[in-house]
Amino acid sequence: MDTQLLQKAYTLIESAENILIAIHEQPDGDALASACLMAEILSRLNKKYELYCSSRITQPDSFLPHLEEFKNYQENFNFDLIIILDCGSVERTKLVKEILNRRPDQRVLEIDHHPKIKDYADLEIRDPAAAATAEILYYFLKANKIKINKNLANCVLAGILTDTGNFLYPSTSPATVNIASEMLASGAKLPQIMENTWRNKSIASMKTWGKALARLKINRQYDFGFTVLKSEDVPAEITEEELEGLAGFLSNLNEVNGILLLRQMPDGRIRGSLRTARPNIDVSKLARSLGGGGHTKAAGFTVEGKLEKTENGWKII
Ligand SMILES: [Mn+2]
Repeated sequence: MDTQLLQKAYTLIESAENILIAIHEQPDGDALASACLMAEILSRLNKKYELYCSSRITQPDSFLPHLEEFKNYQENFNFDLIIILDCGSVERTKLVKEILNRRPDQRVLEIDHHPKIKDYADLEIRDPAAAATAEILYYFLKANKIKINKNLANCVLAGILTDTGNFLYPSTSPATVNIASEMLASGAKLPQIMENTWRNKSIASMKTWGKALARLKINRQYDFGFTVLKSEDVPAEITEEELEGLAGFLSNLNEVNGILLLRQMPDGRIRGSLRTARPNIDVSKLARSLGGGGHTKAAGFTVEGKLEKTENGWKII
């Protein structure tokens, strides 16, 4: 990581007074942990800040420090610095108009590990090789000599564990594991993180996973695992986080190039999740061609349509 760039980011933060921290809709553990880490830094600097996510946060407040401060609405966009974390594109913040039409005195700092799509920030820190945005933020803490307290350690570890599927995904590097170890030594609570990220499945969500598993098929033409969830398979009380690990779990299927999970959403759209463990396959290309995005090994897209059963599988109509 470029230490100078990380220090420049800190200078930008220090010189701002009224700051917005924004993450992507349907936030995952890394997005939330990264935002909470930034909130912890800003509160230590006595800065005025707001945490924003367009989706409602459903995790218990005890998961991460500052989680209860999140708002899913924006009243007046009067910030002098907007910090955007873990968003592959500006669209994912759901603040496109506000950000792209900002005043010249409103600066944007972007910290992310998705592949670059478009420039829009005043200062961009991007490392697609990093396992998590929280991993980049670890280097940010180090570069700026910020003491890693229990809260910060919890955020870094939570982001790393959720974005690597508990060290299962190929993005896990020796540095990733070393950082996790250092966070444990700094007081991060591994059991508490696991309770909130992995051991948080209700019986209803387990049964939904079961439906997806029961329908799993292999398309031999592409050697791709494939399954669907219809909207009636997913009871309303099941949260996005409970379904979050399903695609990752399906990617444990052996002898395939990857997996595709298609889910009929209540709004009439279809969400697709792609995973691969093959070093030479980049599923983000396929996701991007369908208007989505993501990482080389884990990506997703949303399309308009309806799932229909055919003789030997499913199609989108
Ligand atoms: Mn991430």
